[in-house]
Order: sequence, then C-alpha cells, then structure tokens
Amino acid sequence: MKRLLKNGFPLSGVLAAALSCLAAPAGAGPLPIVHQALVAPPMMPPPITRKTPARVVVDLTVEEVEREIAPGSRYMFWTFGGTVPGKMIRVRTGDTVELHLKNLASNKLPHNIDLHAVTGPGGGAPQTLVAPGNQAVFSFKALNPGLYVYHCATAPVGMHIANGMYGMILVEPEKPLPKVDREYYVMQGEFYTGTGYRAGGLQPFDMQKAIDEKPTYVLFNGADRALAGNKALTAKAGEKVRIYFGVGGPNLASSFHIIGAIFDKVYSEGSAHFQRNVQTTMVPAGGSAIVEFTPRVPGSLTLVDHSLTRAFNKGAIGLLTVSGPDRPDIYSKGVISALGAASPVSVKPSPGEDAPVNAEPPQAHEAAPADHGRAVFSKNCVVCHQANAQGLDGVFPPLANSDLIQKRPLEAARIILGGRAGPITVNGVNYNGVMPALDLSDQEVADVLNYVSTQFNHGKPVVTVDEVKTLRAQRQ
Ligand code: HEC
Ligand SMILES: [Cu+2]
Repeated sequence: MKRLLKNGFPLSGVLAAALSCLAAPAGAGPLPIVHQALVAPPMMPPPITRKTPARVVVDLTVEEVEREIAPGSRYMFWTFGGTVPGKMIRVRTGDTVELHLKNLASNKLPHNIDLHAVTGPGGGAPQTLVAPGNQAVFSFKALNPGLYVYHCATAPVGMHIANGMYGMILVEPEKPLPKVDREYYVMQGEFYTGTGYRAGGLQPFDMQKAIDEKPTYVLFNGADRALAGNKALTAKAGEKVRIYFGVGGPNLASSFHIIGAIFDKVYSEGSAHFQRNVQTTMVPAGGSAIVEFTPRVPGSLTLVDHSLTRAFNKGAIGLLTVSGPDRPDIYSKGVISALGAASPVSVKPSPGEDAPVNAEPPQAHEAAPADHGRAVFSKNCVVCHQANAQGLDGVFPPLANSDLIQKRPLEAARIILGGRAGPITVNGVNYNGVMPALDLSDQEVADVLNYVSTQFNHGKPVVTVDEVKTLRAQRQ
C-alpha cells in the first residue's frame, strides 16, 4: 500500500524543487507519500511501523446508502466510505494528512468533514464542503496524538450525524502504543426513525425525535446486531484486546462497559494517559476512549452502554466471543442446591448461552404493499421533506398543504423533474436552498406528485405522464 515519492531532483531541477516545496514544510525534504488503507469496521487498518513523518493520502468517499438498520427495517444512511462508523484513518503524530473527500454524483446532498484532529477553524469543514459529483482536497498536519472523532458538519449538522456521518482518526504517538493481539473499532450512535424499534419497512428520519433526544435506536456500528451472531468480535483467552471506541452521537454520551471484563487500561477521552482497572468508562458525544483488556475465560462478553434500557431496548449491545480452555480457578461453575439439601446439583451453562443479546429474536416485518407514488416518495423525498411531507423549518419547504403544489402543479412537476435552487416562497415563508435533480422517470414524477397531492394536500391527481413528458421536452 505504500508508495514512496521518488526524490525527483535529477529529473528536472526547478519543477521538482517547486513541487517538493509544495509538498513539504519549509526546510524539510519532501515527505514520503503513503496511501491510507481503508478497511470496514470493526477492523482496524494495520499499526504504523514508520519512524518518521509522511504525507498520508486518504480517499474518503461519501456514500448515501439504503440498508437494514434492523432485520426487516431499512434506513437511508449517509456515510463516510459506505460504512457506519466511517472508515478509520490511522496516521502518526507529525504526519500531514491529505484528505480527498469525494461526494458521489448519485448522492442527494452536499457534505463536508470536521476532524477533531485538525488544528484550525471548523476542523476542516469550511475547506471541504462538496456538492454531489465533486471532490475537495484538504490537508492538515496532525499535531496532537490521540483518538479523534470526525463527522459531517453540514447543516442541519445533527441530522447528518444522526444519519451515520461520523468516524474516527487515530493519531498514533511518535512512540507507538504497545502491540496487542487484537484491535477493534466500535462506535456508538443514535438513530431517530419515524416509527418504533424494529418496525418494518423503510424508516424515515424524525427530526422532532432528534431535537427531543429520544432515539428509536442506540447502536454500535450502525445496525442492530452489527456485533452479534457471526459478526461478533472474537478473541482467544489470554489475548490482549484493544478497542478503539467512540461516540458519534449526535446527542447521547455512552457509559461504555463490557459485561464480564475489566479494562486493564483506559486511555480516557482518547488521550495519551491511561487509568488502570476500570469497569465503565464515560465517553461523551464527539469523544472517544481506547480500552484494553485480556479475556481469560471462554464464553461471551457483552459490550453495552450501561444506561441499560439502551442496550436491551434500543440495540446498544454487542458480543465478543472468547475461545479457550475452562479456567475454574478464575471462574467456577455454579453449584446449585436446595437450601438444607445434602447433594449439590451442578448447572452447566454452555458458552454463549448466557448472552442476553439473543433473548429477543428479531421480528421480521413485511413492508406494507405501497402504491408506486408512495414508494417513490419514501425513497426520494422523505429524506428532506420529511415523513409527513411537513418539511423542515427554514431548510426544506413543506409539500403538505403547499400553496405552490395546489395552485401551480405543473411548476411543482417541473421542480421534481429538474430540481431547483434559489429563493422560493411556500405558504408565505421564504426558503433558499438546493433541491437536486433526482433522475426520476416521467411515470415516477407523475406518480409522486399525484401521491403528494392526494395524500397531503387533500386534492386529486394533478398531472399526467404525458404532461410530464411535454415538460421534459421543453427543458431540452
Ligand atoms: C436533498 C433534499 C431534497 C430532496 C431529496 C427533495 N427535495 Fe424538494 N425541495 C428541496 C428544497 C431545498 C426545495 C426548495 C428549493 C429552493 O429553495 O429553490 C425543494 C422544493 C420542492 C418543491 C417546491 C416547493 C414546495 O414545497 O412545494 C416541491 C414541489 C418539491 N420540492 C418536491 C419534491 C419531491 C416530490 C421530492 C421527491 C421526489 C423532492 N422534492 C425531493 C429539497 C429536496
Ligand atoms: Cu453530511
């Protein structure tokens, strides 16, 4: 993965010298260029073995992806690199990070990135705001070692984070952390979906729930059971395990605890100093901790937010399966006997049987059969105009009871067909935003507008496919 920038002086004097000046601080030679390996959580990119600074090129692509948030329940996630949390970046103190933030043309919204490892305004956010189909290149020097959260900081910020736009960057100290046997990457975040926990179908984002800080889900790594079943973390008894743990939020702090383990070390708040022998560590929203422990007994360890209804009723639970020989000197079998009885009865739990995460089987729901207009609406419009088409104060105009749709349906069809930018007044309220073109067929445009008109404006179908076809022809 590593590519050293060849010292280009023999190539051509002036040009190479100029280039190397751009790439390196004054006085230093050109930094070797290293490409960041990006791996999906809960895995970590490999530890750094370099002893000197480099220019680390990170290709991070924003992807808006619809996938399961819980079995049978789907959600539109906004991600850094296609995963929640976003891909881990791993650099060394003194490195210069050259971040290429790409916003896929198929995305619907502008995004940016604020890295808590940056020294400077907005953590880089003002330098990286990109519309779909564009990329920003931004570089910064990692001055302080530590484990830092990054997140999208595009308005409404809470909404971007609540949809999954957070991850972490590990800035290793010059003298690296001691070697361990296993490293994992776990982040907690809440999700505010339109209906209840594990409700079926495509779930919209609910801004009011987010404002009230009443999440439907509190999750590790972006999905219910993301760390359970065959996706549980694993370790052998006696191995040293290190978890890079962070909280994306947007709102809740975590009382991070592992049932059945004691943290030998906690680098609180992701800093350079550690405490020993910790049971539960408090991690703030937008903060982190590095925890280390050594499982010694086979069975399941359970990762939880020890605010426990979040674990058992909202999903903040994960498993680490430990293999190895029994150690009755550390952890004996329970011996059960009737009070006053003579012969004890041994009860033998098999490893993993005690894991509460399996207590409640996932309920799969069939998505209700929806007409085409409603399907187009939930897939394409809800993300901005909201579940009941009520819009979002000052940001997205309402489609429900919209005077524009009621009085000028063909204008509405034109907007849905081609998008719109600039000042617009709906029901006497001014908005000034960008609605991207959504690449819908004539049929989809007609169906979604007729659905919105019938469902949310107490009207009738207002446009035909032929009319949309004519509008499209006029645009060309
Ligand atoms: C990425 C966010 C976004 C998405 C997705 C989106 N819109 Fe919009 N929409 C906007 C914004 C912002 C405006 C205001 C545009 C402006 O200020 O020029 C708007 C304006 C409108 C308007 C005119 C104003 C009104 O409230 O009546 C209609 C109609 C409309 N959108 C319909 C839709 C439909 C139907 C869909 C789904 C097929 C959709 N939009 C998807 C952001 C979005
Ligand atoms: Cu964003």
